[in-house]
Amino acid sequence: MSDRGGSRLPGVGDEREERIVLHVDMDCFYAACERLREPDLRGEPVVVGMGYEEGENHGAVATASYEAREYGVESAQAIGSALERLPRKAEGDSTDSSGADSEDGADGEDEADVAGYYRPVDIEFYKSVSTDVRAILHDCADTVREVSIDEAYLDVTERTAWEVAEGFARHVKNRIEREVGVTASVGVAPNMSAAKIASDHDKPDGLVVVEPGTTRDFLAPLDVAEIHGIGPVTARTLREMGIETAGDLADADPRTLVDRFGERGRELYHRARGDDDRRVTPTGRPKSLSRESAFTDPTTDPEEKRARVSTLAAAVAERARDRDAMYRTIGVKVVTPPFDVHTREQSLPGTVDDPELVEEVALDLLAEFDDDRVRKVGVRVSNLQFTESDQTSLDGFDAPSGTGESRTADSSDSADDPKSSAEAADDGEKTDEGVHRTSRKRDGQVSLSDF
Ligand code: DCP
Ligand code: MG
Repeated sequence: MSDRGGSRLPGVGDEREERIVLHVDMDCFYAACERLREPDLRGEPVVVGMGYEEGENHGAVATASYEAREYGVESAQAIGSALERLPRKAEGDSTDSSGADSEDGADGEDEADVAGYYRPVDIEFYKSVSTDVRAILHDCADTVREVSIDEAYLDVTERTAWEVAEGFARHVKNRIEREVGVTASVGVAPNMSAAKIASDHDKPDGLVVVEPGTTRDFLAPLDVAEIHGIGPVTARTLREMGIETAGDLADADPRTLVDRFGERGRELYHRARGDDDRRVTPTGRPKSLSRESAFTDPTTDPEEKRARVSTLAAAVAERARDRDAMYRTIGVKVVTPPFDVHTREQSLPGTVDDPELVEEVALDLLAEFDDDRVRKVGVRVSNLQFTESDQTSLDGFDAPSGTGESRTADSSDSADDPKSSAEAADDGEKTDEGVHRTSRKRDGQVSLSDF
């Protein structure tokens, strides 16, 4: 699909140079990888679980194939909840799937109809697939910014022209599908944020082109939550202000937004208008990796806080491993209402790659806040050391300053990527003016940055 509409800006005049930016995001990536080595899974509901083991019901959904999503299975859900929506296929014993003794006593035929294939995360394999995709992306563009294992921005201004940009993007998509065997959705736009929204607009297997001069029209009907940097909490506040769509936000009085959200309000306003002058810059190395997640309603329940921190710790540790990063400092961030940010961290005697330790230290640091009402928690590893020299395969996405995109919560030029088991609940108030911070470091270690 292509959202065309406007014509290309004339070559004359003094318009700012229009970049041609592609955002490439693989469709249900982990599930697509599983299908590569198990072609029988094509067309079937597939659920890939982080912390999942065969036959067990612990862990969280990393991703679900689009077939599985039809049953309400989604990223970050507990595997137990996913199993309630989509029972597990009885495997390795094909005669059993409709057997009279099947679990829950459901009648065999119906159960077999809605059964899904559950697989544990195999990050090494997904990384190898990602490497193959990246090779194609680098072949197709001079500048590639890799955001995560399955997502990248390409600046192809020098490689193509707007008149043929759709064909160019199709060529990139086709190469990925033909040479690697997985499908990608691609967005083409004059800037990064519109390209990202475009790639998501017609998933899976999408191709959406937003031509110069049409960005604002393209964005206008979209829900505010689709604007990069707007999480559920901000979206709710905006709705309370009567701002439902990107168009409403673009038409809002920026002063009202600044009053409510600080300078970040102005950024969001510009985003909604399609203004984004960030250049696609090549991938660099992050200084830290973090994940954070907001509760729908602030909670005092220590178990709820601990469970969320455990999930985030696992996600951060996995991402560090994914990027071949070892860490020496482990920290938590706790946000108490209204927007008070507390960070605590602990440094270790040496660098480690140890997910259990990340969880243990994070929970330990969290204990101080057991009695507090908490609206958001985060986990971060820093003092990173990379075990591989392939710089281009590392790093993530730098949010433009002031957007408050908390999934990219590392400060200054550190970077992070927006994938997280708990990202659905993310919101970004970190750059709100008036944020109060308290910070304490253990073991006398100095750390470079806040979340
Ligand atoms: N991932 C994860 N936990 C999340 C979200 C994602 O572990 N909460 C992992 C699994 C995904 C991969 O990252 O396959 C890429 O994330 P995307 O958000 O791009 O999700 P998918 O590629 O799975 O699906 P989509 O087709 O929506 O892009
Ligand atoms: Mg994806």
